[in-house]
Amino acid sequence: MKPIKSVLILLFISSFTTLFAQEREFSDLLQNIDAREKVSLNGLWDIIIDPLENGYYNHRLQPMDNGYFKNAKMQSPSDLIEYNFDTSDQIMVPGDWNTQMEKLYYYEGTVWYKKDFNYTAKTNELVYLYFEAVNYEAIVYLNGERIGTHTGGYTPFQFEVTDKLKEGDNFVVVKVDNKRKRENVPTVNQDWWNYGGITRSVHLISTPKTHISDYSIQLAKGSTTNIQGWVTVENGSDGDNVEISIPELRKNVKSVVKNGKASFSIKAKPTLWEPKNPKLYEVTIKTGTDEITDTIGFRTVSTQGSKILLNGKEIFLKGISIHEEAPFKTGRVTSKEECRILLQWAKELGCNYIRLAHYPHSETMVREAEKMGFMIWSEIPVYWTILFDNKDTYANAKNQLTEMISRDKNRAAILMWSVANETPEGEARLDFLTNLANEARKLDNTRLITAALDTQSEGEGGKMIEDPLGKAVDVIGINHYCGWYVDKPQKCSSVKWASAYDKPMIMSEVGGGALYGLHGSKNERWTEEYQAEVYRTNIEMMRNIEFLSGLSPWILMDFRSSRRPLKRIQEDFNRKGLISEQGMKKQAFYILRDYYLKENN
Ligand code: GCB
Repeated sequence: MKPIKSVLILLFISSFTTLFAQEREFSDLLQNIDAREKVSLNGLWDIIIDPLENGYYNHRLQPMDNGYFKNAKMQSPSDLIEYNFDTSDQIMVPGDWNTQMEKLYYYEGTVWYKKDFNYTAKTNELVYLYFEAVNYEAIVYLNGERIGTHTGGYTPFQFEVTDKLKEGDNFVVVKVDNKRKRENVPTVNQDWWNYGGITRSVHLISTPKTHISDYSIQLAKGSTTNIQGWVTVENGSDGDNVEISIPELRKNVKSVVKNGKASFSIKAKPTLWEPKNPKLYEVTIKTGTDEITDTIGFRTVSTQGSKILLNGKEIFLKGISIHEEAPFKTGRVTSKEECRILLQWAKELGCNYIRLAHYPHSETMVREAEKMGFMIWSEIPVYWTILFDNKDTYANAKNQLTEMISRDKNRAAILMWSVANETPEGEARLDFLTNLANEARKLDNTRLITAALDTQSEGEGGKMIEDPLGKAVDVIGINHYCGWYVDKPQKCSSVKWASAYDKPMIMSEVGGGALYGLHGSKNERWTEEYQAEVYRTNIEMMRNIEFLSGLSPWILMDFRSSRRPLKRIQEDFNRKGLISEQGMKKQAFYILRDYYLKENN
């Protein structure tokens, strides 16, 4: 059983030979799972740690048909079965394994997860097994039978399992492998913790047999009065009726499925979503057999020369970068409350924008941020030097991009899709990223495309932005660590920037590290004073960049990274947070806050 819609598969058959062999316009993900009837499979799962993949391969390294996924039990005292989920360790889902068990702190490899659950069939329903995210490769088995695989650690996937479920007791087994590989996205080299496991929630979702599977409902590009969209109906037929209503706007339109999709457009004058008034409307979609309600905001985003326009008006993006790392407990964020703590800190800082780095964050994070009025930069982990000339790597990146846009295309808060972070110039990279940018536009022509670059050269007028990738994006992100990786902080105020492009630029990263509570002179690294000086002088630098339309310094909170071993200072944490992982604000927090509260309002 594959998580793909058969009609669309036929449209795109690529030459790629991997898991992404069959391509489609959008992934088939169910839209808006929060509004669906579902049973949670969260909680304790039994696990078996399997560094040699003993539960998958035999001693000839051939995949076995009686691996751990069979969940076998001894039938008689003489049986030889060298594993037993029932007596194994347990860990929580959602959650990374690294912070739940000491022996898994640095672990990269396979862990088998198993969960028992009960199911009672209802007539005329379909059931999906839906994973919000598993890092990195998942092979999923239901009642001992393989139902599918997924690659990529930060996007959701699903399998329709109606016919595989049994009345009463069932079990699901997932082989999770977070081994880093050179050809993966991200590749072997990354500055954040490679948290393994079923890191986000798992659900059994029920829908009517013929049901609304996906929809797109947003203002048409450039219009504030034309709400446009489409609805797809699984197991539906051409000619099926679809009704879309927005009661608060007194709108109700009818459409009919044609070639698998019901398209519509609604003339309306919605109050536009913006950070100061993040207005969301209830939108209901109805078919003969199904009904679903979402909360959706309407806004436009565009550029004009070096300006970003929200609803036609220039807006300056006062932001901060955020990793999906949990405050206080560290490890992966696993609850709405943790999302809200991070977002509340960004609010206190005076932000109207957040960069969700370096991969798609959970749907919960995006929806909470939208309610709180943050504009969002969302990105895929095309990070540093991935294999730009490898077709499978491209297919993987494109799949993650498609899944990110599929899931979040109705979120007004998202202004920008970012296709890459700090990639090295070169022909293969330019082709790769230009293709990805075009792909993103094909899937969603209403948002801006960006990428974070660190490739500027030294020109006469100072730093010069002329990376050819600038052509492919709408907004240029620049990561630059003046006062930390280059030059001393005092030098930064006078650094000048020029650009070959008449496009908006966002300083997508600036910053420096400090250990909370470490004090000294502003020339002493790792002190709060040093970090504050980095912020002070970088803000002065940014005041002089005419084409700057926003910034998202690095980073809201200290986060774990295995590239950061320095004893007594880093201890496996990247210390560039404005707040420590225990929630303590450093001096630089207040420097940036002052800037945000006093300027560019
Ligand atoms: C960067 C990367 C980010 C790192 C950061 C750092 O340029 O984009 O992922 O964590 O620098 O701290 O070096």
